[in-house]
Amino acid sequence: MSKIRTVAIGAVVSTATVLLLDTTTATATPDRDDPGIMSSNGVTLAGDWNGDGIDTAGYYGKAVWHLRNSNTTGGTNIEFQYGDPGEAGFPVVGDWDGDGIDTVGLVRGDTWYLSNFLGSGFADVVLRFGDPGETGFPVVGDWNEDGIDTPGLVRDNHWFLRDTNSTGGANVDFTYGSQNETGIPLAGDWNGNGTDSPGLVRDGTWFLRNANSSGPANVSFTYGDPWPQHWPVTGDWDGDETNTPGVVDFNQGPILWCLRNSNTTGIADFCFGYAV
Ligand SMILES: [Ca+2]
Ligand SMILES: [Ca+2]
Ligand SMILES: [Ca+2]
Ligand SMILES: [Ca+2]
Repeated sequence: MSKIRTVAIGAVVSTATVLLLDTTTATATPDRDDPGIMSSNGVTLAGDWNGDGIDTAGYYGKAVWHLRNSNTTGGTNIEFQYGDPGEAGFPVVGDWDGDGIDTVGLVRGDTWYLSNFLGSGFADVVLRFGDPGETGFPVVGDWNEDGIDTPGLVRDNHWFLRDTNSTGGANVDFTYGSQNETGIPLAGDWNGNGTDSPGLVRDGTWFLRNANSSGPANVSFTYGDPWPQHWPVTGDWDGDETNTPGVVDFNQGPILWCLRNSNTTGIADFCFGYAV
């Protein structure tokens, strides 16, 4: 049994919350404890919440998950608490059981609490990965093309990937990026080959690699403005099984998501306001 207790809440009152990320230290090397990323005001995440093959917007703040099933202007479709009040865990999403639906998780130190459904309750899987007091940036992906998303950790330019949702060490590790890397790490299937692999977003430039091995970017392009203007997200916005970029502007009310369907330099294919 997990240590995650949640309170079943039927409806969180949705108000016109003013979202203010603390950006004072956001230009530092990405760190999950950086308040510019994991502020008290939350973080955005994208996933396929309904199994239709399209990743859509999500927002996590104060242990409450707010998920939307279409990339269109509007409000939350699914809302629940998963995590504790005052939750300090880092939110992650993935298809932990391979059923085609992305669900949620929290990473506290080296312990990952994964849930296989979108609602309040106990963790379905609890695993340990990394060091006690782990500070690596959590990433999630299907590293081995078996249809199951599993954990990864990024410490500076060292990537550590595990292929199963169980306690243990990295199955694969490699370096990607620069020493003292300042890019924000993301993982995705950039070329549609079925395997998620690393990406870094550094000052509005996306550096994507198509293999989980040391080496340079295979693709790079510019999209969006440097954080703290735009927080990068990735997803398969059009269902072609390729991950492409998005940016979220927290300075807009409601939060403005602008998504692009190709891994090339260019402007957004579409934008929408997501009111949490
Ligand atoms: Ca979907
Ligand atoms: Ca699933
Ligand atoms: Ca996998
Ligand atoms: Ca796509």
